[in-house]
Amino acid sequence: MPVITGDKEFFKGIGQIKYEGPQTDNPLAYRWYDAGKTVAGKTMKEHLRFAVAYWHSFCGNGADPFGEPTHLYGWNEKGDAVARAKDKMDAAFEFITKLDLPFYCFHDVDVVDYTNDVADNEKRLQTLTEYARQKQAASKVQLLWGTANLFSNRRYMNGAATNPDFHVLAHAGAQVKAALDATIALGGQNYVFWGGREGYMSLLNTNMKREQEHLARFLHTAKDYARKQGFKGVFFIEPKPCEPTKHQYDYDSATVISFLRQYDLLEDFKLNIEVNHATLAGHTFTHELQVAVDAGMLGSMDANRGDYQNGWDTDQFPNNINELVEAMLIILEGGGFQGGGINFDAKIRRNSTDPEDLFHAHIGGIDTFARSLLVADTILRQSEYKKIRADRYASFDSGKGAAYEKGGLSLEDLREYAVANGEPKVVSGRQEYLENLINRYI
Ligand code: XLS
Ligand code: NI
Ligand code: NI
Repeated sequence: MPVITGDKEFFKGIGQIKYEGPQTDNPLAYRWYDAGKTVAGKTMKEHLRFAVAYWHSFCGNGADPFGEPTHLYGWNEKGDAVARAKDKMDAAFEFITKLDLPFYCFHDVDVVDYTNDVADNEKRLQTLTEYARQKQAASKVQLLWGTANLFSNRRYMNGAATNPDFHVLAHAGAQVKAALDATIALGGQNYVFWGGREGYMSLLNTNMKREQEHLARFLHTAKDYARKQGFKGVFFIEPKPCEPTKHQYDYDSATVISFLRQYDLLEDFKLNIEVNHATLAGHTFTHELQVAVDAGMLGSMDANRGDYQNGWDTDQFPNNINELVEAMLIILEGGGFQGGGINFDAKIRRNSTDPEDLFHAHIGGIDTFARSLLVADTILRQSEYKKIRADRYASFDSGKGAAYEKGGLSLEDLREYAVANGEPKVVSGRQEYLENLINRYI
């Protein structure tokens, strides 16, 4: 992949990041991510489909509720909104091509400042869409998904599609239309809905049933528009239980799947699972993945991690090989992502202030996933992992167990079997054995 810079090079002194293997001492090289290497019938690049998130890497500035910006990187600084946005896009494509990654993702407001004038806003976005189209053509970088930010503007303080005021909902519609147009124009492969403020702060002022019906109607309306424009990609819902609202309607995988089923959206929508959202919901990441896989709905994932010592969406870069091996086992066994990939919805810490830190963060996350893919593939091919799990259910493979699974036994039949066969044997679940097995292959 060619490195694409604008008039100015933002990451001076850093060239293209290459695979050098596990033995290298070079911190600006991949030790495990060897894009063209074949694993389980596909290249690493095809399995992992890494994407850089525009918002954290090029819009985040290190500011937090207690302090001012610390990431002073020199893009998005000079000129009017469009000039600054082009500058920022130059930085983004330089970064993505230096990492040699295939995809990026954005919200409308990430690429260019939002204005409250609908037509003006559309014009700005169209200008940057054209700029992005040229950059994509020159670099071969593709858009994994686009989305609209329906949570930052003050008009969305009570939600967008679930806002009690139809006038606000209409503005959300205008924004989604423009974001879909941009996504389609850029050949975006998917489109995401994350329900930022689609929930409530207090039930005292909330008609939950009506709000959820409005959300479903909104998703149908957006989907119908995109399909009419020829969009063939997948729509993703990204579950999250809370933050910024006290309760978000797209709480977790199971809640979203039943919502999609209830409102007849299963055909077009799949899930985008985010690690830190899973833990906020009181689940493991693997739980959320498994629920999605079992429903045939694993579309994509947002990679990050939380902090064990506090309970908010810290969006740290992934670095835990053990947790990611368990995740890759589920993703591999489940047949991979449907349409999506691995988007780094993660940010460097406020006090990680060097532009180089953005590289270290991504390289670390990318390598942890690549290594986890290799380990998981070896476990699936060489170990007794799958067999141990299958054997636990062997009693349902034949005889009365199999008949029961097919619906052929009554409650009286179960009683008869219990009486005839006496007390069942005590059988170990072998959890520690399996945990050791995972570690053995790492
Ligand atoms: C916030 C979400 C957000 C979505 C895109 O917690 O993760 O970044 O991925 O709107
Ligand atoms: Ni998040
Ligand atoms: Ni996310």
